[in-house]
Amino acid sequence: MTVGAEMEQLLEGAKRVLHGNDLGGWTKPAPNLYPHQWNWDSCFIAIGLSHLDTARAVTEIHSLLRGQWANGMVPQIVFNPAGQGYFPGPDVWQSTRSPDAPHDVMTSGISQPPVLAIACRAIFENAPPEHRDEAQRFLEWVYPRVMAYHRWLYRERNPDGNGLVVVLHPWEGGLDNSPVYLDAGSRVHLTYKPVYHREDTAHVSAQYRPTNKDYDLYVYLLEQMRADDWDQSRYLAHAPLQVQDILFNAILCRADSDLAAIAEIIGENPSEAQRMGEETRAAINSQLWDADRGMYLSRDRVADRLLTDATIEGFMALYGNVAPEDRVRILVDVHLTNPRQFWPAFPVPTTALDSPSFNPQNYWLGPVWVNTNWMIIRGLVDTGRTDRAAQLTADTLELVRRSGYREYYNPYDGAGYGTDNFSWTAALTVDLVTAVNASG
Ligand code: 2M8
Repeated sequence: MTVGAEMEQLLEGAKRVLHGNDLGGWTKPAPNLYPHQWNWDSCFIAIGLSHLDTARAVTEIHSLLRGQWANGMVPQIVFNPAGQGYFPGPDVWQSTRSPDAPHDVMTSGISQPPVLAIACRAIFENAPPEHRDEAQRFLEWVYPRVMAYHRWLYRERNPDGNGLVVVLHPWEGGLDNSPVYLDAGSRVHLTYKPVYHREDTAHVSAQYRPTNKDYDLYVYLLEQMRADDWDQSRYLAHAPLQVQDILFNAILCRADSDLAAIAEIIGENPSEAQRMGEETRAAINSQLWDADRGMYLSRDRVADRLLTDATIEGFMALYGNVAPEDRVRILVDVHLTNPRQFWPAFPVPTTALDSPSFNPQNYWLGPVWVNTNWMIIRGLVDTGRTDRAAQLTADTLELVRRSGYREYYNPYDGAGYGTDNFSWTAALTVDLVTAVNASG
């Protein structure tokens, strides 16, 4: 098959997955495992849709923002009243304990990595000429909402006042059972064992999912936050898990830049968003760089130390345009492209191959995910490593071609795991194929 025909096939398959998960105005991450609307999933999905249908991409964001809280928070989940078979559902979260939560939709009480501004800008940039006006009007509508979200992060989640935003739950970090959260989580003393029933392992074999011990922590932390009625400052005063997460903060830097770009497009003043980004970028470079290891690491704010596991999260500094050139060189040449660490047959494993926590089959403990690869590809392009970016694009699309639109993949042999027909794999495949086609 020619490269062109292969790309066409990947694109058609991706459209089928997105269409199959489309619930009319928003897209569930997967057919059965995730029956609600997720925050960063919908942002990645909107980026894919922006190449196919501007109006539909806009609707994805409109739907997500139905769940925005009055304080600005954009929640991790907007619940689908008809969605069945997911734990924890709206009855567990009880978001309306907070006066800030919306009352017409139920949501979770935490957020997720802030890809929102990035998705909104992509919708505008990828709009064909005949949809530019519509995309511009969307930016005018969305700008104050995204600004409110960023202001919430800098107001309520910036306890040291230095622009490093703190994550309070592993689900908020997005890489739920990453070794980083296992490490920080191991110091949380559960004063009781929560009682609950998992639903995820009815859809996906337990060997590919977080452990029951991990779920005990997830539910315990949820219940702790809920007991404070989702009041951020009340909870932060005693929160047992607080991570200044490098992935979250690096994405925030990129999102701040995109928010500033949106401001300029619609004739608003970009300086506030620029200042936010500069603050976070400076704090990442001064607080989260481990010079001995040559890596950016997340910081456990409770234990007051860096979380030392070698994971993929530090490479998001490339995506956030955070790292100066000498650090980019160390990140890429010493770690990323090292076959013993992050560059096996199918890069990029979410945990380093030589880490004691590495597991090639389990969730965020090692498998390759298309969203993290996609962010690294963008970071490699932005830092001038276009050959590496092209190689990683080809390797990522090869995973999808071999094993389908899976949730995650084995970095050694490309086998697919987790749910099938996974929306962000499909959406970002659309974006990658579009870039390949555009490059000739
Ligand atoms: C996974 O997390 C959810 C909780 O948010 C879960 O396991 O129930 C993560 O991979 C997360 O990053 C993702 O947004 C979500 C939906 O795809 O699934």
